Amino acid sequence: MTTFKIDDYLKGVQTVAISGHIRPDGDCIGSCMGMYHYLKKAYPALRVDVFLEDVPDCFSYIKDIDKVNTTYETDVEVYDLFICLDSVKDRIGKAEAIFDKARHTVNIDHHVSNTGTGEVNYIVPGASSACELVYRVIDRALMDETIAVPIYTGMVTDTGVFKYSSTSKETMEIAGDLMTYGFDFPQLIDSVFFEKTFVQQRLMGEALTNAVLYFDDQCIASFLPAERITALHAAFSDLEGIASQMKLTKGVHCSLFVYGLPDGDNKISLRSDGCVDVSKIAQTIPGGGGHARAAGCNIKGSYEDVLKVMLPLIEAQLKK
Ligand SMILES: [Mn+2]
Repeated sequence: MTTFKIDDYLKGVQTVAISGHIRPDGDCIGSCMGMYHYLKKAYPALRVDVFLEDVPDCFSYIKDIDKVNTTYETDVEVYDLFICLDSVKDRIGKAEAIFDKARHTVNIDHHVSNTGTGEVNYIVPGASSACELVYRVIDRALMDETIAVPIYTGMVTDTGVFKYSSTSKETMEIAGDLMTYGFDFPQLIDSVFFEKTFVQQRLMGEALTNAVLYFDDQCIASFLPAERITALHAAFSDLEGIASQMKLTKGVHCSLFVYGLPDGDNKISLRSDGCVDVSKIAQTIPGGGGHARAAGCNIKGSYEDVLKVMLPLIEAQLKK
């Protein structure tokens, strides 16, 4: 357990700015709001401002989420303390100018690549989430539902609902403690992780309907043309999660989901259960890359052209 406590850095402090990375996700938003509510409760006279690029609608259940400053305009010239969460200070967008001016800075993060960009740093690479770290550094005696909800949110989203390998015994113990504060956790998990819009469900359905199995049913591939995506008034972000869902087909080791872009290019998403290193496949295409179990690249031409390039590369690894 850590001896790092955020209270050690609040003596004489009157103004605090909190921020996280651009395009904030559940962990970024949850850690910022969890810290915000803790500080507001522990130090009622403290001025605390949260700066984030935007907040997706699905997080509207978090108390005071409408108070998040998305314009980065503030009447505070220089903040006494800046708390940078779930990010290096170089990835917080317009908040970096506020960070640079602040009297003191604290950086709390769980990303391996973060070597510490604050005056004081609490970086724990193995931790499930920045939210788990916020839980560890605050005074637990003040924990309540308002603080617990955002912290639980980030733990859910960054662990894929307590599934990814970063989920530890301590993660579950913290989640278990948070659950005792009485919020509707099944609804919370659906809202931030499982719920899809009707359009997203339609796209998923069409992708699965179009899917074909290859190589003794060990590989699954599917395609959605750009015209279909346009006809459903979908955004390309609505296609997230399709390749992962395809990979969950029983017996399948590797999935290949392709969708057309308006300019004739194709976006390719590859997912694997670990039997195939899809980053090696994506890297053979200029600009492609990713991780062993999740990677992507772009290829011009028809879907048949994409299959001609991709399928032999997948087959070669499946034969090993
Ligand atoms: Mn995170």
